[in-house]
Amino acid sequence: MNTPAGPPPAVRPYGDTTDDGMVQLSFTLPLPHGPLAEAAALRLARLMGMERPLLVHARPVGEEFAFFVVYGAVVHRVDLDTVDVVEREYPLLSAQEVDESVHEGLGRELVVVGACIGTDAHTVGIDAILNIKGFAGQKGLEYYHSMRVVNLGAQVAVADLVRRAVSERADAVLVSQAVTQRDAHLTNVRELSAELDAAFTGRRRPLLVVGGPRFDPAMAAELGADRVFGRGTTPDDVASYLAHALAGERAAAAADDRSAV
Ligand code: B12
Repeated sequence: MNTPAGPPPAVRPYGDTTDDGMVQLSFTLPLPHGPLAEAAALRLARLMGMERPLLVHARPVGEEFAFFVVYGAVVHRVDLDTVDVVEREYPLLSAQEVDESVHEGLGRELVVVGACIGTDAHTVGIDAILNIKGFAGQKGLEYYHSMRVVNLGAQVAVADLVRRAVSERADAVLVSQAVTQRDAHLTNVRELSAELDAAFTGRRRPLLVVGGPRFDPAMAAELGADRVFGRGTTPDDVASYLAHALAGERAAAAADDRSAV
């Protein structure tokens, strides 16, 4: 009988033949397109550890910039034992299972307050998670009977979001950040976390759930968030997390109280 082979202990990129190390890299240089810019692009690729780099695409971007795509081999190998992965620590539930879990655990609606904070106007991501029409074939959180969703939309100031989280008695605050220029997404989330801490001193702070295409899910602790979701997140993943984190936690606390009596 054939047993399936596990992942190899180390991997290299694959382009034309197995293990050849071929990668494709794109970038823009602040130089007008021409021989100097092309030579500089290839030099950069070599400095980055690419062997035999080929310029497969070069285009001017206006008069002062040039865009490049370079194809070449890297010598690096990734030892899979050294790679950290954030595994989903909860089961993926159906909408019905989420509703049952919230009903049993909380005994009331789970209140979600969502927004796109700072100057960020990219609402498509948060809407994909919250709006009933959802994303990738999954209905958004508004579809769940067990959830009450307050979607504040774009460019919401941190202070306004915190005030609303307090007045709505939010169980979870969901924020989206797409713009990452000057690390605005990180600064905004840290500020929100600190203001939530201050507003909820002495009582249970709502869960802070953060999402956007350029977040690393491993960053939750350093941002002061409870969970970070990256690109491609689907609403059922978020709903399952909320049910797990809130309803499960409350049910366990209630069971502890009963056993203490
Ligand atoms: C549509 C779009 C716009 C629209 C936004 C319309 C709207 N109502 O949202 C408009 C035209 C307004 C716009 C404006 C700008 N944009 Co724009 N935009 C885009 C674009 C093309 C698509 C973004 C999108 O909708 N993706 C689809 C959604 C579904 O994906 P997502 O956001 O990743 O969301 C998923 C996950 O990340 C996650 N998720 C996201 N949020 C959350 C939240 C929670 C709680 C959870 C759990 C999960 C989660 O779940 C979602 C579903 O899987 C991107 C480029 C691209 N192809 O991505 C640029 C892009 C985001 N924009 C960019 C820029 C620079 C701008 C402008 C500054 C341009 C300008 N000079 O004016 C302005 C900024 C305006 C502002 N004040 O924010 C840059 C951002 C660069 C950066 N990283 O800093 C990008 C990457 C384009 C680029 N390559 O330069 N933009």
